Amino acid sequence: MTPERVKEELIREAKRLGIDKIGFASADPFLELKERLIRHREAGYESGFEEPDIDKRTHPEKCLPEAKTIIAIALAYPTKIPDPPASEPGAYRGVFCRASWGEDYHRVLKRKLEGLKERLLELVPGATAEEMVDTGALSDRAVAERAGIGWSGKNTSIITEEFGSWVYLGEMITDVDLPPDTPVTEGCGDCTACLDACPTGALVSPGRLNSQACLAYLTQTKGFLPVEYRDRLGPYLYGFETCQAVCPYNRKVNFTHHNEFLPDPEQVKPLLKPLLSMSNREFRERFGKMAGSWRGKKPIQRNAIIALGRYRDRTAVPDLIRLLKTDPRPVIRGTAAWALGRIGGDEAGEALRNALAEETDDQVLWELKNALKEEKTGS
Ligand code: B12
Ligand code: SF4
Repeated sequence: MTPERVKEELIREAKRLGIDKIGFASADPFLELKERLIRHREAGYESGFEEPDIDKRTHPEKCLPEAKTIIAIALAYPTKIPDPPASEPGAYRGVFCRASWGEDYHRVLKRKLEGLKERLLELVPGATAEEMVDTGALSDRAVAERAGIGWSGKNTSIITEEFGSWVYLGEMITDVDLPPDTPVTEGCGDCTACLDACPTGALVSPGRLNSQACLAYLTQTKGFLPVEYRDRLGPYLYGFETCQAVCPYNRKVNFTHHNEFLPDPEQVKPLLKPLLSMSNREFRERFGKMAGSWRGKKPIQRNAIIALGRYRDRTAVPDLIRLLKTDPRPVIRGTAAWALGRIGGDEAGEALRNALAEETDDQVLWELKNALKEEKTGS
């Protein structure tokens, strides 16, 4: 069978499997990206979630000897919650970013890629292929760009003509030589909406992100969230997406054809207070299948406490005092102190002063003093 025919058959199979976009790229080294990744590391802009071996990231043959082609896929995800529950005083809610709605995309894309691999092996018996989604060594975006799936936006996301940047990416490296597609020529033009809207200035220049200042990253850390970012998180419990939400290519885009990604409103926009007393088991049962659960319960609870503090939700004071007094995790006690300082009032103030006399952890002590200072100045 000719390479052109194999490619046609794979495109047909992709349609049958419900893959929204498929593109083919050569497995040549990503030399430009390599330079960029080195500069990225030198500038301290990495998140730490990337594969650390830059050679492996940019030389596909290090992932699969004899690599010839990379087959890239994209799946669109929805952007709107049908009948979203209201977030209101006494019953405030947080939100998971759209990339965490429904079933974990890693699993969904992996299934699609396995289907594609099966077909490839029927067409070319003896071929080898390895699929990757997010956690593989390659840069999924660089692959998608080379395979013509979309262009690399100034917000660093891959933007497709049909679905905007609300797409997940995945790929399969193979030793089968298939005709490559050409990268798309469309681009952002003069637009700078995402750079202007980023609340932390994490997009340091077009296409360059300082992950350490990116709220999407900061929602996923397990330690204290630096004080200067706490007011900028909004209701986000996991991930962040302002740089996508403001993009003109993403406006009015809402693709709901993948049932797996449809949001359960109570899961993606949960009440904040019940999150504070959730057991590990409850967390796993309720959120375990979402992509946003991969860092566990603690960052979600920390972010929920910050949101309650920002809302100045007085009805949360008893829960926050309980955490301050009894939670074994310093991050949770310290963040509860910050929220109590924000909410203020006699009960919160007294709890902070009592905790100051008993607390032994240095960081929590710092948070307590800071919270009491804020309370005094009323800022
Ligand atoms: C680490 C990581 C993060 C980090 C860092 C993100 C970043 N921009 O670097 C954090 C935690 C912040 C993050 C956040 C998000 N992530 Co993320 N993340 C990754 C991961 C694991 C690696 C990314 C990476 O290596 N970054 C380093 C930079 C330097 O490389 P890169 O972005 O891959 O490559 C691009 C640049 O180098 C650029 N480039 C190359 N040469 C040049 C030259 C010039 C002049 C310019 C301007 C640019 C340029 O083009 C490359 C291709 O676009 C990938 C999965 C993977 N294995 O690739 C997912 C991935 C990028 N994330 C994804 C998603 C969905 C998100 C979020 C939207 C989730 C959310 N809502 O919170 C946000 C978006 C934030 C943002 N603006 O990027 C998707 C992106 C889908 C898409 N349409 O682009 C991916 C591909 C996962 C997947 N398989 O679907 N993520
Ligand atoms: S908001 Fe504008 S500059 Fe940013 S990615 Fe979208 S089109 Fe590009």
